[in-house]
Amino acid sequence: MKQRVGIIGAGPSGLAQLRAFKSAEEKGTDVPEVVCFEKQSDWGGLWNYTWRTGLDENGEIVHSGMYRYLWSNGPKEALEFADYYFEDHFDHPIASYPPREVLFDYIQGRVIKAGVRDKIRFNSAVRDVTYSDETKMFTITVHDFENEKTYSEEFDYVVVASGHFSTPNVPEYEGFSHFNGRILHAHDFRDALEFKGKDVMVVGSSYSAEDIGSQCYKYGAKSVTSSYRSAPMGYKWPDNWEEKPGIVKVDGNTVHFVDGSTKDIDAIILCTGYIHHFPFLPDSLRLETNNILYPLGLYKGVVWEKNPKLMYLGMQDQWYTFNMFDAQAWYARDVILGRVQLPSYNEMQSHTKEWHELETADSSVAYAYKFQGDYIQMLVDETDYPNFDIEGMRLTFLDWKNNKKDNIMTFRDKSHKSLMTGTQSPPHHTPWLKALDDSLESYLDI
Ligand code: FAD
Ligand code: NA7
Repeated sequence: MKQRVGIIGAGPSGLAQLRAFKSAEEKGTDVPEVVCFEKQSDWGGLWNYTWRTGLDENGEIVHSGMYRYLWSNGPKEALEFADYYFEDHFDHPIASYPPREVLFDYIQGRVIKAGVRDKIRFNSAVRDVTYSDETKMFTITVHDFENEKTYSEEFDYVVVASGHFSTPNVPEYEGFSHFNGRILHAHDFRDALEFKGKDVMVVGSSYSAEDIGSQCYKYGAKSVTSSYRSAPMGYKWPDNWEEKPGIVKVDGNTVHFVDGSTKDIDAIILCTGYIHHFPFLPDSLRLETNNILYPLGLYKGVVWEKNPKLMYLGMQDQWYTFNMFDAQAWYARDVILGRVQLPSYNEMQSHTKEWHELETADSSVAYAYKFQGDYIQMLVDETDYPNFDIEGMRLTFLDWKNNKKDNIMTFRDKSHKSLMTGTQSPPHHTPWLKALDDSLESYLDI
């Protein structure tokens, strides 16, 4: 009997796993039977845009919190697949910060070419996963929305690729229940035009706050206020953008900050991050972590130490994305194929602890780029995933960081060099601030 692998989620991580098995198969390896369960009706995970918020058409919690006009927040040269280049996909080099639709197209291109869509059961939400010590098998229970039935199947291995930027972390401040405007989490933000002419406040000082605030500015908000808990973002903001410290309370439309200042606001967008949430996993199999680069419990960031037949992909905080998911998927595949031998439980734990502690040795972002790059290199070295220029990517990240520091509203107008092909990307035809149409046709000028 062929071994069976169950993958949960067909976002970039789950698709990387399908691609990894396909790549081994193409090289003549006898691979296990692979089944991927995806609760949405299409693949791409967060990159599969939906206008919906709250519940989807199946009554499931809407997965994607991506919004209209979202452009890559980092250079595409730092997320390029090492086995499928932008230049090949689009037939020519394209600019460095593509909008969502363009990246979605690129993600799809590789898996369409690999012919793995038939491995995915769409509209299929995983409800439960259990492991039997007797049979050494997992049972995955799934709800199939097309046929309105729930069924269970057994698997030798399970790969959790369900993402961790979908369940919002939603704090409450005094006075929220009487605020005279709209309060929403970044997960429910869809169209910046809703806030045109409004005084908007974003809470948080990370990617979502920076980008959603910038979207609101770009599409005509009257003013943007960003409130930070630990440290300001510190960019040179436009004149109608003000950084404020933490919130004390809200009174009507007036927000009171810890420095004693106040501001009148029309809408509050909580860009306060996400929680790792796996309602389908029992305690014994469930990863519990905050959003960090090296969570405890996962050997090499992938293998569930307490039961190495369970893998997790993409559970780290992410500087690197698509090529990191690939490196992880190739590693998980090789553990499953028996090509990678795992050490004892204690050895796995102490290895993880060492890396976990290394993460906090330095708090600078420059260190974080290096740390995550070293992590990816460790995985790449153990598999046949094409070696790529991770050091070059680190330098690209530094370049990006400096561009943002110079001008947060123009960093997307810069271009970078592909570390896969060596081609310098062309500049985009329109500066980001003026490019209001984010469609693929407009971006590629076709
Ligand atoms: P996801 O993309 O979240 O995919 C997980 C999949 O699992 C989904 O399809 C979901 O439907 C499915 N699933 C979940 N639960 C179940 C279940 N119970 N049963 C069946 N299926 C299930 N990265 C970048 O590189 N560049 C960017 O510009 C960028 N922008 C971002 C903007 C936002 C707003 C967010 C939230 C993230 C952004 N990211 C960006 C990071 C993003 O995490 C990765 O690009 C990528 O989408 C992660 O892939 P994933 O497959 O791990 O998770
Ligand atoms: P992040 O990167 O996890 O950041 C969350 C931010 O929210 C961070 O600045 C936190 O402040 C802040 N936060 C969290 N809780 C609170 C409370 N209670 N009050 C005020 N501020 C709070 O999430 P993002 O959504 O920005 O980014 C996640 C992904 O989405 C990322 O990969 C992007 O590509 C898009 P802290 O600094 O911890 O004090």
